[in-house]
Amino acid sequence: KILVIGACGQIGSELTSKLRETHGKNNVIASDINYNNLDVVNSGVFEIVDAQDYASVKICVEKHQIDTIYLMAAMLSATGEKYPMKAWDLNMNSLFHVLNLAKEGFIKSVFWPSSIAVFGPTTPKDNTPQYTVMEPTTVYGITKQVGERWCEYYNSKYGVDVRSIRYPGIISWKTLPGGGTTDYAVEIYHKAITDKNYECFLSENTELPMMFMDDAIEATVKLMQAPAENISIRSSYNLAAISFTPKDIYSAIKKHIPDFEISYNPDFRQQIADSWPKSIDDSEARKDWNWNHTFDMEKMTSEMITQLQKKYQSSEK
Ligand code: VAH
Repeated sequence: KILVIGACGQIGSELTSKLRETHGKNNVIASDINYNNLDVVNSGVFEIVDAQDYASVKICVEKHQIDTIYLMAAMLSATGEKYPMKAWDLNMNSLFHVLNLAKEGFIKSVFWPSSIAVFGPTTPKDNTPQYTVMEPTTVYGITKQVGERWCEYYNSKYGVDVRSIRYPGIISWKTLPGGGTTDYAVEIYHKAITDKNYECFLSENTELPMMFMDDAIEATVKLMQAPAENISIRSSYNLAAISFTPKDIYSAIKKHIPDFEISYNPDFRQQIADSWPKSIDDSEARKDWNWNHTFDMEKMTSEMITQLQKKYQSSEK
Protein backbone atom coordinates (compact mmCIF):
# COMPACT_ATOMS: atom_id res chain seq x y z
CA LYS A 1 0.00 0.00 0.00
CA ILE A 2 0.99 3.65 -0.50
CA LEU A 3 1.38 6.33 2.19
CA VAL A 4 1.33 10.01 1.21
CA ILE A 5 2.92 12.14 3.92
CA GLY A 6 1.88 15.80 3.58
CA ALA A 7 -1.33 14.80 1.77
CA CYS A 8 -3.08 18.07 2.74
CA GLY A 9 -0.57 20.17 0.80
CA GLN A 10 -0.68 21.63 -2.72
CA ILE A 11 0.99 18.65 -4.45
CA GLY A 12 0.20 16.00 -1.82
CA SER A 13 -3.55 16.50 -2.13
CA GLU A 14 -3.61 16.02 -5.90
CA LEU A 15 -1.06 13.20 -5.78
CA THR A 16 -3.33 11.39 -3.30
CA SER A 17 -6.36 11.54 -5.59
CA LYS A 18 -4.34 10.51 -8.66
CA LEU A 19 -2.75 7.56 -6.79
CA ARG A 20 -6.18 6.46 -5.55
CA GLU A 21 -7.47 6.52 -9.15
CA THR A 22 -4.45 4.50 -10.31
CA HIS A 23 -4.01 2.00 -7.45
CA GLY A 24 -7.49 1.85 -5.90
CA LYS A 25 -8.86 4.07 -3.19
CA ASN A 26 -8.18 1.73 -0.26
CA ASN A 27 -4.55 1.19 -1.29
CA VAL A 28 -3.57 4.80 -0.66
CA ILE A 29 -3.37 6.17 2.89
CA ALA A 30 -3.35 9.97 3.19
CA SER A 31 -1.57 11.54 6.16
CA ASP A 32 -0.59 14.94 7.47
CA ILE A 33 0.29 16.74 10.70
CA ASN A 34 -3.27 18.06 11.05
CA TYR A 35 -6.73 18.02 9.44
CA ASN A 36 -6.36 21.28 7.50
CA ASN A 37 -7.70 19.99 4.19
CA LEU A 38 -11.13 18.41 4.74
CA ASP A 39 -11.46 17.37 1.08
CA VAL A 40 -8.46 15.11 1.62
CA VAL A 41 -9.41 14.02 5.15
CA ASN A 42 -12.88 12.95 4.00
CA SER A 43 -11.79 11.36 0.70
CA GLY A 44 -10.53 8.06 2.14
CA VAL A 45 -8.30 6.59 4.87
CA PHE A 46 -6.57 9.50 6.65
CA GLU A 47 -4.04 9.33 9.50
CA ILE A 48 -2.35 12.03 11.58
CA VAL A 49 1.40 11.44 11.10
CA ASP A 50 4.18 13.68 12.37
CA ALA A 51 6.83 13.35 9.63
CA GLN A 52 9.50 14.47 12.13
CA ASP A 53 8.69 11.61 14.52
CA TYR A 54 10.16 8.27 13.39
CA ALA A 55 7.78 6.27 15.60
CA SER A 56 4.75 8.12 14.23
CA VAL A 57 5.71 7.24 10.66
CA LYS A 58 6.70 3.65 11.52
CA ILE A 59 3.42 2.95 13.36
CA CYS A 60 1.43 4.10 10.32
CA VAL A 61 3.63 2.01 7.98
CA GLU A 62 3.08 -1.15 10.06
CA LYS A 63 -0.63 -0.52 10.70
CA HIS A 64 -1.40 -0.23 6.97
CA GLN A 65 1.32 -2.53 5.49
CA ILE A 66 2.82 0.38 3.54
CA ASP A 67 5.41 -0.46 0.88
CA THR A 68 5.76 2.93 -0.83
CA ILE A 69 5.98 6.41 0.72
CA TYR A 70 5.54 9.72 -1.12
CA LEU A 71 7.09 12.30 1.24
CA MET A 72 5.39 15.56 0.29
CA ALA A 73 5.72 17.41 3.62
CA ALA A 74 8.22 20.31 3.59
CA MET A 75 8.62 23.94 4.47
CA LEU A 76 8.99 25.91 1.22
CA SER A 77 11.33 28.72 0.19
CA ALA A 78 9.67 31.86 1.54
CA THR A 79 8.61 30.43 4.91
CA GLY A 80 11.97 28.71 5.21
CA GLU A 81 13.70 32.09 5.16
CA LYS A 82 11.58 33.18 8.14
CA TYR A 83 12.24 29.99 10.16
CA PRO A 84 15.58 28.53 8.93
CA MET A 85 16.08 25.95 11.69
CA LYS A 86 12.43 24.75 11.52
CA ALA A 87 12.81 24.34 7.74
CA TRP A 88 16.04 22.38 8.19
CA ASP A 89 14.53 20.14 10.89
CA LEU A 90 11.29 19.39 9.05
CA ASN A 91 12.81 18.91 5.59
CA MET A 92 15.77 16.79 6.77
CA ASN A 93 14.36 14.75 9.70
CA SER A 94 11.38 13.65 7.62
CA LEU A 95 13.67 12.51 4.78
CA PHE A 96 15.99 10.56 7.12
CA HIS A 97 13.06 8.77 8.75
CA VAL A 98 11.67 7.62 5.40
CA LEU A 99 15.09 6.65 3.99
CA ASN A 100 15.87 4.67 7.16
CA LEU A 101 12.52 2.85 7.01
CA ALA A 102 13.50 1.79 3.49
CA LYS A 103 17.07 0.89 4.52
CA GLU A 104 15.68 -1.28 7.38
CA GLY A 105 13.33 -3.00 4.93
CA PHE A 106 10.04 -1.70 6.42
CA ILE A 107 9.12 -0.17 3.04
CA LYS A 108 10.19 -0.87 -0.55
CA SER A 109 10.33 2.50 -2.33
CA VAL A 110 10.32 6.24 -1.73
CA PHE A 111 9.37 9.32 -3.75
CA TRP A 112 10.93 12.55 -2.48
CA PRO A 113 10.46 15.93 -4.22
CA SER A 114 13.43 18.16 -4.86
CA SER A 115 13.14 21.56 -6.52
CA ILE A 116 14.77 23.99 -8.94
CA ALA A 117 15.61 25.75 -5.68
CA VAL A 118 18.72 23.53 -5.51
CA PHE A 119 20.23 25.92 -8.07
CA GLY A 120 21.71 29.26 -7.00
CA PRO A 121 23.01 32.56 -8.42
CA THR A 122 26.18 30.93 -9.82
CA THR A 123 24.19 28.30 -11.78
CA PRO A 124 23.77 28.95 -15.55
CA LYS A 125 20.23 30.40 -15.72
CA ASP A 126 19.16 29.41 -19.23
CA ASN A 127 18.37 25.78 -19.98
CA THR A 128 20.02 24.79 -16.69
CA PRO A 129 21.66 21.38 -17.17
CA GLN A 130 21.11 18.26 -15.04
CA TYR A 131 24.74 18.44 -13.80
CA THR A 132 26.01 21.94 -12.96
CA VAL A 133 27.14 24.30 -10.22
CA MET A 134 24.66 24.35 -7.34
CA GLU A 135 25.13 26.98 -4.62
CA PRO A 136 21.59 27.53 -3.32
CA THR A 137 21.14 30.68 -1.22
CA THR A 138 17.85 29.70 0.48
CA VAL A 139 17.48 27.32 3.43
CA TYR A 140 14.88 25.45 1.42
CA GLY A 141 17.30 25.09 -1.50
CA ILE A 142 20.06 23.90 0.86
CA THR A 143 17.75 21.20 2.30
CA LYS A 144 16.87 20.06 -1.22
CA GLN A 145 20.51 20.00 -2.36
CA VAL A 146 21.70 18.00 0.67
CA GLY A 147 18.56 15.85 0.53
CA GLU A 148 19.51 14.86 -3.03
CA ARG A 149 23.00 13.88 -1.79
CA TRP A 150 21.44 11.65 0.88
CA CYS A 151 19.02 10.03 -1.58
CA GLU A 152 21.90 9.14 -3.91
CA TYR A 153 23.95 7.87 -0.92
CA TYR A 154 21.14 5.61 0.41
CA ASN A 155 20.61 4.24 -3.09
CA SER A 156 24.26 3.48 -3.80
CA LYS A 157 25.21 2.34 -0.26
CA TYR A 158 22.05 0.49 0.83
CA GLY A 159 20.21 -0.14 -2.46
CA VAL A 160 17.24 1.98 -1.36
CA ASP A 161 14.81 2.57 -4.26
CA VAL A 162 14.37 6.31 -3.77
CA ARG A 163 13.33 8.46 -6.76
CA SER A 164 13.15 12.22 -7.03
CA ILE A 165 12.15 15.12 -9.30
CA ARG A 166 13.33 18.76 -9.15
CA TYR A 167 9.88 20.33 -9.44
CA PRO A 168 9.63 23.82 -10.96
CA GLY A 169 6.98 26.20 -9.66
CA ILE A 170 3.66 24.35 -9.75
CA ILE A 171 0.36 25.96 -10.65
CA SER A 172 -2.94 24.43 -9.56
CA TRP A 173 -6.48 25.43 -8.58
CA LYS A 174 -7.65 22.72 -6.14
CA THR A 175 -5.46 23.51 -3.11
CA LEU A 176 -3.63 26.76 -2.37
CA PRO A 177 0.17 26.47 -2.12
CA GLY A 178 1.84 27.42 1.15
CA GLY A 179 4.85 29.65 1.61
CA GLY A 180 6.47 29.43 -1.81
CA THR A 181 8.00 32.08 -4.04
CA THR A 182 6.29 30.81 -7.20
CA ASP A 183 2.92 31.09 -5.42
CA TYR A 184 2.35 34.43 -7.20
CA ALA A 185 1.49 32.37 -10.30
CA VAL A 186 -1.41 30.76 -8.42
CA GLU A 187 -2.58 33.85 -6.51
CA ILE A 188 -2.77 35.89 -9.73
CA TYR A 189 -5.55 33.65 -11.13
CA HIS A 190 -7.61 33.89 -7.93
CA LYS A 191 -7.22 37.69 -7.81
CA ALA A 192 -8.03 38.05 -11.51
CA ILE A 193 -11.39 36.44 -10.82
CA THR A 194 -12.21 37.88 -7.38
CA ASP A 195 -10.70 41.40 -7.61
CA LYS A 196 -9.80 41.88 -11.30
CA ASN A 197 -6.62 43.33 -9.82
CA TYR A 198 -3.38 41.81 -8.51
CA GLU A 199 -0.39 43.32 -6.76
CA CYS A 200 2.48 41.00 -7.72
CA PHE A 201 5.30 40.42 -5.22
CA LEU A 202 7.78 39.75 -8.03
CA SER A 203 8.91 42.23 -10.72
CA GLU A 204 7.29 41.97 -14.16
CA ASN A 205 10.25 40.40 -15.98
CA THR A 206 11.07 37.69 -13.41
CA GLU A 207 11.21 34.56 -15.56
CA LEU A 208 10.87 31.24 -13.70
CA PRO A 209 10.43 27.57 -14.68
CA MET A 210 6.82 26.53 -14.09
CA MET A 211 4.46 23.61 -14.66
CA PHE A 212 0.75 22.93 -14.43
CA MET A 213 -0.15 20.47 -11.65
CA ASP A 214 -1.52 17.78 -13.99
CA ASP A 215 1.88 17.58 -15.71
CA ALA A 216 3.72 17.41 -12.38
CA ILE A 217 1.47 14.58 -11.17
CA GLU A 218 1.82 12.74 -14.48
CA ALA A 219 5.63 13.00 -14.27
CA THR A 220 5.64 11.71 -10.68
CA VAL A 221 3.52 8.67 -11.54
CA LYS A 222 5.63 7.99 -14.66
CA LEU A 223 8.87 8.12 -12.66
CA MET A 224 7.56 5.79 -9.96
CA GLN A 225 6.22 3.31 -12.52
CA ALA A 226 9.43 3.21 -14.59
CA PRO A 227 11.49 0.01 -14.36
CA ALA A 228 14.38 0.49 -11.89
CA GLU A 229 16.94 -0.20 -14.62
CA ASN A 230 15.72 2.87 -16.55
CA ILE A 231 16.45 5.20 -13.61
CA SER A 232 19.96 6.56 -14.26
CA ILE A 233 19.73 9.43 -11.77
CA ARG A 234 19.24 8.81 -8.05
CA SER A 235 19.87 12.35 -6.84
CA SER A 236 16.95 14.09 -8.58
CA TYR A 237 15.76 14.60 -12.17
CA ASN A 238 15.50 18.05 -13.72
CA LEU A 239 11.93 18.53 -14.92
CA ALA A 240 10.57 21.37 -17.05
CA ALA A 241 7.46 22.43 -18.94
CA ILE A 242 7.05 26.21 -19.46
CA SER A 243 8.93 29.31 -18.32
CA PHE A 244 7.21 32.66 -17.98
CA THR A 245 7.25 36.06 -16.30
CA PRO A 246 4.47 37.80 -14.34
CA LYS A 247 3.96 39.98 -17.42
CA ASP A 248 3.45 36.87 -19.61
CA ILE A 249 0.87 35.35 -17.31
CA TYR A 250 -0.91 38.72 -16.92
CA SER A 251 -1.24 38.95 -20.72
CA ALA A 252 -2.51 35.37 -20.96
CA ILE A 253 -5.15 36.05 -18.29
CA LYS A 254 -6.17 39.39 -19.87
CA LYS A 255 -7.30 37.50 -22.98
CA HIS A 256 -9.96 35.86 -20.79
CA ILE A 257 -10.60 38.76 -18.35
CA PRO A 258 -10.04 41.97 -20.37
CA ASP A 259 -10.37 44.41 -17.45
CA PHE A 260 -7.83 42.58 -15.27
CA GLU A 261 -5.12 44.96 -14.01
CA ILE A 262 -1.74 44.19 -12.40
CA SER A 263 0.78 46.20 -10.37
CA TYR A 264 4.25 45.18 -9.17
CA ASN A 265 5.56 45.55 -5.64
CA PRO A 266 8.56 43.20 -5.20
CA ASP A 267 9.21 41.99 -1.65
CA PHE A 268 11.84 39.70 -0.04
CA ARG A 269 10.82 36.93 -2.41
CA GLN A 270 12.34 38.82 -5.34
CA GLN A 271 15.84 37.93 -4.12
CA ILE A 272 14.83 34.26 -3.88
CA ALA A 273 13.42 34.27 -7.42
CA ASP A 274 16.51 36.09 -8.74
CA SER A 275 18.70 33.26 -7.43
CA TRP A 276 16.86 30.61 -9.44
CA PRO A 277 17.14 29.57 -13.13
CA LYS A 278 14.93 30.95 -15.89
CA SER A 279 14.57 27.64 -17.74
CA ILE A 280 15.58 24.01 -17.21
CA ASP A 281 17.00 21.27 -19.46
CA ASP A 282 15.12 18.09 -18.62
CA SER A 283 16.42 15.90 -21.46
CA GLU A 284 17.55 13.19 -18.99
CA ALA A 285 13.97 12.69 -17.74
CA ARG A 286 12.63 12.70 -21.30
CA LYS A 287 15.23 10.08 -22.26
CA ASP A 288 15.00 7.77 -19.19
CA TRP A 289 11.23 7.59 -18.64
CA ASN A 290 9.75 9.35 -21.73
CA TRP A 291 8.51 12.38 -19.87
CA ASN A 292 6.60 14.95 -21.93
CA HIS A 293 4.61 17.95 -20.69
CA THR A 294 1.17 18.68 -22.21
CA PHE A 295 0.11 22.07 -20.73
CA ASP A 296 1.42 25.22 -22.35
CA MET A 297 0.63 28.71 -21.00
CA GLU A 298 -2.64 29.07 -22.95
CA LYS A 299 -4.00 25.64 -22.03
CA MET A 300 -3.04 26.11 -18.37
CA THR A 301 -4.60 29.57 -18.21
CA SER A 302 -7.95 28.52 -19.68
CA GLU A 303 -8.06 25.48 -17.35
CA MET A 304 -7.21 27.60 -14.28
CA ILE A 305 -9.79 30.27 -15.09
CA THR A 306 -12.53 27.78 -16.01
CA GLN A 307 -12.05 25.76 -12.81
CA LEU A 308 -11.67 28.76 -10.49
CA GLN A 309 -14.75 30.52 -11.92
CA LYS A 310 -16.72 27.31 -11.21
CA LYS A 311 -15.22 27.10 -7.71
CA TYR A 312 -16.06 30.72 -6.83
CA GLN A 313 -19.56 30.51 -8.33
CA SER A 314 -20.38 27.38 -6.32
CA SER A 315 -18.97 28.88 -3.10
CA GLU A 316 -21.11 32.02 -3.61
CA LYS A 317 -24.36 29.99 -3.64
C1 VAH B 1 8.66 27.46 -3.75
N1 VAH B 1 6.86 26.35 -4.97
O1 VAH B 1 8.33 28.48 -4.31
C2 VAH B 1 8.16 26.13 -4.33
C3 VAH B 1 9.11 25.60 -5.36
C4 VAH B 1 10.55 26.11 -7.32
C5 VAH B 1 9.61 26.67 -6.32
O2 VAH B 1 10.16 24.93 -4.79
O3 VAH B 1 9.36 27.46 -2.78
